[in-house]
Amino acid sequence: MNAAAEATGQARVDVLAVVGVGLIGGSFAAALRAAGRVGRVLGVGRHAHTLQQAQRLGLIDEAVDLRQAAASADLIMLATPVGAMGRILSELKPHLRAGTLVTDVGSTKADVARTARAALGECAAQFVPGHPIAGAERTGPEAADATLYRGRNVVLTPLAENSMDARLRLTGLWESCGARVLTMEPEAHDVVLASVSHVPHFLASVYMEQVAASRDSDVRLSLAGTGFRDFTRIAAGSAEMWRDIFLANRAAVLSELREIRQALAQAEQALEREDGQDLYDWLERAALARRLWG
Ligand code: TYR
Repeated sequence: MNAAAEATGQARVDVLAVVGVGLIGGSFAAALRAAGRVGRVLGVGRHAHTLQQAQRLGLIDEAVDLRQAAASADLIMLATPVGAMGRILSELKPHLRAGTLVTDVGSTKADVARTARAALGECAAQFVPGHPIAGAERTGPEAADATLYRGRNVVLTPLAENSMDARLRLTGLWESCGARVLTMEPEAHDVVLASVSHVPHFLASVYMEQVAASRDSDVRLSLAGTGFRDFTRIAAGSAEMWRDIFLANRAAVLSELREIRQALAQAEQALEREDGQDLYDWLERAALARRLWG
């Protein structure tokens, strides 16, 4: 085995601290535990009852504060809304030990890299940003699932100052959760995710709210079927998390929305013209693309 394969294949954590023990943070802890890659799991959070629940569910061994987490963890995972990360990293920094690796699971990466550099200064090399493309509209520790990351992509957007050892350790840990790890530039990540995750969420939420706020929403919702359910499922997600994502990736989301508006206008015009051929053509292209994607 070469050195890289050895580093990723044997990665384990003695003490993991998860900041934000919800669906994503809790699932990471559960997956590492199931793979036998973690010793002790510490949980940090805003609400005592959530941490108690996480402990009852066996996701964490103990609830601690940020200072205790920084003092004893060898890996700290931030699984909070991206808007909270600056404050958390600033609080962690004075207590951070030299060997501790810090990572996150935020849905935006350029903003997180900037925030981490500003908050951590010379300790930024210890922070390796990441984003598992996995999740659900459910939230909280009871939604955590040790199998959530199986077969899923995890994008790492390493900082130039990250050591190869830090990258390989994190890669190995995600792989032990069943994930496939790839590396991207943060800006490229944010443009792609705006298109396939952030804008779909934006549209589903606007649409859901529009229907729910209509005068006859009771009738509409009682007659809505599985298509409506599929289309709006993601709108049930956390408002706090998604607000932070939209603000952090504002430019890419706005640019993608402008393109969608143009495409929508073209489709609308085809309908206004009663242009059946044009309608058929783009519906067929969309259907083929969707079937091909699986
Ligand atoms: N939107 C996805 C779903 O509910 C989950 C998800 C959310 C994945 C945010 C990634 C992410 O950054 O299916």
